[in-house]
Formats: sequence, structure tokens, C-alpha cells
Amino acid sequence: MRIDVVTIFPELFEAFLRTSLLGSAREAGVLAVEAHDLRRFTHDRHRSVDDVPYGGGPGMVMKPEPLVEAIEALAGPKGPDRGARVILLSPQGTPFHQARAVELAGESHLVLVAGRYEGVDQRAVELAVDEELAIGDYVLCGGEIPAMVAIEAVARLVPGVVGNPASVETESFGDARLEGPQYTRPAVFRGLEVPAVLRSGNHAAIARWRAEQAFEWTRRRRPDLLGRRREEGS
Ligand code: 4HQ
Repeated sequence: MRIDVVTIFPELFEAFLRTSLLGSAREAGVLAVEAHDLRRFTHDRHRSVDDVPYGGGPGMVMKPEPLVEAIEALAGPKGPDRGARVILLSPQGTPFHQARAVELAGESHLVLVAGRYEGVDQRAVELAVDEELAIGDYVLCGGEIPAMVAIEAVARLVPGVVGNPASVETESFGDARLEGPQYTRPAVFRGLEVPAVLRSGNHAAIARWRAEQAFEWTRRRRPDLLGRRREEGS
């Protein structure tokens, strides 16, 4: 899979993309991820990417010209023949969740657009963006961290990115449940014991206990997940 990011802060992605599973997957050639400086697609002396909002109001709006140029350079023109899916990270987008990550992991090429300021000129959205995603109901300063969230959620589902595929399947939300508690050594820490069943060696009992804990945690902490239908995934 290939992922391109359009941003005015490509340096934010450097350590992120070099580190851990993403770094290894990129080195192994399983994944190609690159951040592109939006200012490369400007033509004026000041390399402007923003301008004042029509109608007035606080803040600035991202100019359409550099954005559309950048997106078209990476993804081609919008339309049925476009080989990539272009996603704008925005609080106005549809909520991002595990089921969408699974779908996006099946794409061959994603272009993620990280905006700044008050947002993006709507004509750039209409002309060049395929879909808008929101990672949550809160407001950040830019779409860079939302883009990283999408990259990490999607990339770990791409075959070969996570070494042990079993750990991808059993984790939370794959089945719209929370995971229960996890323990490692020591068996007793500050007087708190690891539940005996986990040390019993009885694998059937362990599996049953974990399923119960997962259900109980979900019921208490996220009852909304239990009401959802399976196809929604999360
Ligand atoms: N922003 N989910 C404002 C977000 C956001 C979110 C991205 C801040 C876009 C212009 N993006 N910029 N929440 O808060 O995706």
C-alpha cells in the first residue's frame, strides 16, 4: 500500500514514520508512506497556503490552488479513473472507526490531506477530495495528528506490517468489544495478585474468563458497542 500526506508540516511525520512497526514496514517495502510539503505546490513569492475568509470572521482559510494542485499531482484528477482515495481529515467528516480502517486497508493508494487554520476552501473539497474523515469529536489545530491516527490504524491491518497477524485479529473492536485486563510479571506487585485463572495453565478456562471480562468491561464502559450490529464493526 502507498500513503501520501499533504501538509504544511511534513517534519511532524519524520519520527513517526521512522519509528517501530511503520519504520520497519517501510524499510521492508511493505508500505510506502510519504509526507509532502504543500508549499511546494505554491507559485507566489511568499508561498502562501492561506487567505482571509470570504464573509469575514476570525482566522484564515486554506487556499484552493495549492491544495488541488498537490492532490492532483499525487492522485490524478478526481473521477472514476483515479487510482487513489483522497481523504481530508476534518471535524466535519464522517466518524472514523475500525470498520472504516479495515476497508481503507484494502485500498492500494491513499492520499491524506491535513489542513490547518479554520479549514479548507470548499471548492478544493468539491474538486479534489473523495471523502472527509473525523477521528473524534474534538477540535485540534491541524489535520496532521488525525492523519497519523488514520495511517497507524490502517497500516497495522496491511498484511506484513504487524509481525504476528494473530495480534491484529484478537484486539479490541475487531468484534466490537473492549479487551479485558492484561497482566505480565511479577505475579504479585505491591500486594496485587494476577488472577489465579491466568496462571492455572487451563487454556479453556483462560479463554472463557477473558471473554467474560471483555463482555463485562464493554457492558460497563462502552454499552453503546454492544448495541451495534456486527457489520458496523465498531
Ligand atoms: N482538525 N478529526 C482543524 C480536527 C480533526 C478531527 C483537522 C482541526 C482540520 C483544519 N480532523 N483542521 N477532530 O480537529 O479530523
